[in-house]
Amino acid sequence: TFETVLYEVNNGVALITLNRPNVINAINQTLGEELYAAFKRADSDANVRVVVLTGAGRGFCAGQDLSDRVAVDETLSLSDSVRERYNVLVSKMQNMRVPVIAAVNGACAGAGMGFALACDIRFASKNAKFTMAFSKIGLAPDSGTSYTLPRLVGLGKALELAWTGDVFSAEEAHQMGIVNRVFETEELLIKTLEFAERLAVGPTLAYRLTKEAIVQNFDASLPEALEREAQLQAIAGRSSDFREGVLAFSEKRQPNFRGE
Ligand code: T3D
Repeated sequence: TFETVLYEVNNGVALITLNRPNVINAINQTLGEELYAAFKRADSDANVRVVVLTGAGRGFCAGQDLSDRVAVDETLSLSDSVRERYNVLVSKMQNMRVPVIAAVNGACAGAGMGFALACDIRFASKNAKFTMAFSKIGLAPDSGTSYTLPRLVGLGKALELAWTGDVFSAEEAHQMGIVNRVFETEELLIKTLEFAERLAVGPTLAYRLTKEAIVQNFDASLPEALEREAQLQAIAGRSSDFREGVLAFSEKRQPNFRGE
């Protein structure tokens, strides 16, 4: 068991909850390590077919715990923290074998934005609020946000959000394409888990190939993209889920996918 992260698996869905609610789940050394361990556990558990990341209490994640940064001078190298804590975590999230959904249940700031954006899709509660936060304390973006944010909102909007650090609402995040769906606050987790469970009984091998195609082909050339599709479809075409899908179609019944 972890100290700063809750972990449970139900119906094929691993629910990972950041759990330092008194500081809006700000990231300290322990939380960074435990969050990585939780993602690793989910990735190596064949029963896990979807991951949901959320926060305990009234917030999602306030980013780096700033109480660890109060009495520091210029000899501190933040690139160590960025490389060893944030880069490692964001890479792990992006490279998960299964879909990863963020359920943003409140404030989401700095590296907390980084975590939400490193998930594959994001649902938010009506009361969620977002801020890039970095510039407010004199930092530049990290935890992947300089990569993930412009891919969702475009270059100009990403620069505006990063320069100002302005707080924006779940509805604004939805309009900008950062958030996929917005729910009533008390319904967020129920609706997200419902969606996750629906994916978890789906063809999760095909989902993995789908993510690889869409993410890798985002900045590929058309010939590269077409060739990657051909290669990934070869894998999908050999799966028992494909045979089951076609059989179920011809027998006019729901398919029973096993994710293999
Ligand atoms: O350093 C490195 O390793 C480089 C990597 C950096 C990555 C980063 O994430 S840099 C960005 C760090 N994060 C921030 O700058 C965000 C700071 N927090 C806020 O701007 C606001 O708290 C929020 C917008 C997130 C939420 O606002 P609000 O009004 O809903 O809550 P609050 O009252 O500000 O916060 C509640 C408590 O959480 C409060 O403690 P208290 O007064 O009840 O004892 C507050 O101090 C604490 N808290 C919030 N954020 C952090 C935090 N404590 C430590 N670290 C935080 N990041």
